[in-house]
Amino acid sequence: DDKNVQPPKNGPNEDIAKKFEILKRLHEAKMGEDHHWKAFSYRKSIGPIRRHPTRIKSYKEARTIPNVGHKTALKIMEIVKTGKLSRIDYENTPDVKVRAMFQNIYGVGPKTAYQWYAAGLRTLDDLLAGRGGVTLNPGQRIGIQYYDDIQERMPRTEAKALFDIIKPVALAIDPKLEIEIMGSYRRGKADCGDIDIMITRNPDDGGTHAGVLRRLLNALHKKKIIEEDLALPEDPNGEEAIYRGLCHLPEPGSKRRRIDFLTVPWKNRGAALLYYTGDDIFNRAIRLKANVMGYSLNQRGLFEGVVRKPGNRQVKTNSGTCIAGETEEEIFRVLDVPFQAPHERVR
Ligand code: DCP
Ligand code: MG
Ligand code: MN
Repeated sequence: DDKNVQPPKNGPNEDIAKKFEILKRLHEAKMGEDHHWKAFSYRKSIGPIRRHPTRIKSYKEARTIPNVGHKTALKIMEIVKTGKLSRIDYENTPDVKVRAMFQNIYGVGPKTAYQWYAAGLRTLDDLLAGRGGVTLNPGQRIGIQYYDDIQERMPRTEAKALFDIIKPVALAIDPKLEIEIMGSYRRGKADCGDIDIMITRNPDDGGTHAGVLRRLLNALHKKKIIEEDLALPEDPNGEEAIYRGLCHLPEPGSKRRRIDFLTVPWKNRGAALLYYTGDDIFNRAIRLKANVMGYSLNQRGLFEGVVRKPGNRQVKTNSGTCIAGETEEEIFRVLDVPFQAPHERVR
């Protein structure tokens, strides 16, 4: 497993990547399409900048890096020459600082952050005190309580330690469950923002994993591995359920870490594994490839014959037929893309 683990971030251009991360977060805190697209375009260049093997020395060299265009290359050269990125100061106005802080609360998006700012709120204490008539939902309250923990990424070793505790608890409920860790961990990252766990079960003996998530969560609450829920599944007894919460190692003083559970029908497990392994940029690229071929790819499978409503593409007038979804390999095969191992799935 560990031969594809990526080294921690300490490459020759890490300072540049960090500055673009700051700038990306500032754009995320602003409203409007143009900021959304700027954030996305920085998001795409950060990985390639980080992976560039030598210190960037010239504009020309910067332009050879994937997803680095003219304006980004100019900014890179500013950092290389001056150690600074003036655009950060320009974007980092007092209102944006506050909204970015609010948006770092789990479950708070740009809209809510904007409304709170407009209502005169400036600090986390303002929110907790209910100033300006604001009411927090339980998830937001937990998000503030563990604000620093949730911001922090956990070392890969800690994600593994948590998974090694949780997996046997699930298998004790039903030894036929299949349990996989997905997300950044499966891609081999040295640190993880959360733990993404998939649960499914082969129904060939008539058994089902429906209802397992509720029992697993009860058991983990009892063991005090999980003490805070952020979002409970809509139908905890269904075959498809999503849970979001916080977990922590049993040792006293352990930090709260974000955890997501996802249960999926056996026939969709490959598509779910593919989607939740990501990364999100890779997902966009492979989804686009599917669309170009006339298919539609989502976390349930690769579909043929999907018809969307003209003018409202979100609505499907024909949901199509699933042509691949049991394994990642078959999805790659139908899309005529060479199989990529999880650690290669970065764009
Ligand atoms: N995903 C996606 N689009 C989103 C959110 C998620 O395609 N808007 C997919 C790709 C992600 C995966 O789900 O890789 C898991 O989501 P996470 O937010 O947990 O992201 P990662 O696990 O990749 O990174 P992190 O270490 O920050 O958790
Ligand atoms: Mg994750
Ligand atoms: Mn996640």
